[in-house]
Amino acid sequence: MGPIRSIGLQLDSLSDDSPSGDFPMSLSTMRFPLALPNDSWQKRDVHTTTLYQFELCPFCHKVRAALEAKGIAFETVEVNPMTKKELPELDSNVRRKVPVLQIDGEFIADSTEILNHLETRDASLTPSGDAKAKSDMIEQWTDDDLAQVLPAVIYGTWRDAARAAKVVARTSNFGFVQNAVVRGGGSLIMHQVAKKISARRGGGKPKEMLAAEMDKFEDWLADQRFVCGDELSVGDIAAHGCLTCIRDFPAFADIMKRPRVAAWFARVQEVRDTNRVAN
Ligand SMILES: N[C@@H](CCC(=O)N[C@@H](CS)C(=O)NCC(=O)O)C(=O)O
Repeated sequence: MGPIRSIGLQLDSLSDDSPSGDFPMSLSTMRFPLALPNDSWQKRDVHTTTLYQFELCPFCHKVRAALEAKGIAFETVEVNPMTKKELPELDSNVRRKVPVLQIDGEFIADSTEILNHLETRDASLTPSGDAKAKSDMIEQWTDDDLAQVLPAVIYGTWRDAARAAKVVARTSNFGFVQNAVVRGGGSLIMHQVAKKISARRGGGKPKEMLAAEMDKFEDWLADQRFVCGDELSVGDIAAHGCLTCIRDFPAFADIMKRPRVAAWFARVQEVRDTNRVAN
């Protein structure tokens, strides 16, 4: 299989000549049997579905939304973005990014790969007929556009970056010193990432970039219950999960001023809340 494009947010690659994070990775290298565990992994039960994540990663929220909607119990392990030492040992071809899901006896990297795997267990989020193409398109837009502008919203100004640090601190399982390093260092790096993203996408203001993306989404949604009509799909779950990532930020309140989007968000949330399985 030829190389595929890996869209994502790279913390340690801030040079202007690697704008979209392309690197060779075949689909088969994104999955690994449960072997060669590192120490932190070894202490974990292989039968537990475990999501290795960053609290403010839109791709991780996408996976959480899918697990909840499907009623799959899971644990989360917060990964230190500076060291990533909590991540299991991955194939050497695979960039060490989150999300990584431990499920069904293997590790799966990449949110889209993970959702594909979940759909092979039960195709509850794959709509029938032509609607599948629309669902896939919206998932792709979520990865390539929506998830890309969110760091600019979350870390664009120092005030936003400070708020992000607070969210990370509130949810992290790190000790006091490590937490301080992650809050300070992580925010600093992400502020740089956010500046690069804004520049790369034409230098617009983060709020305006997000509003432009939400205009597209609102057109696709129109007056339907879900993006593909009456059926909840991967497209809804991807966009909903991704937006959940900014729920503590003022930009989220702006999005909720769009009545159709707010009603859709509440509908998808209800499915997640109803189906969520406590661990
Ligand atoms: N295409 C990947 C993108 C994942 C991604 O970019 N993750 C970011 C966090 S939001 C990451 O782990 N960056 C760490 C790094 O590049 O070192 C997916 O859909 O899961």
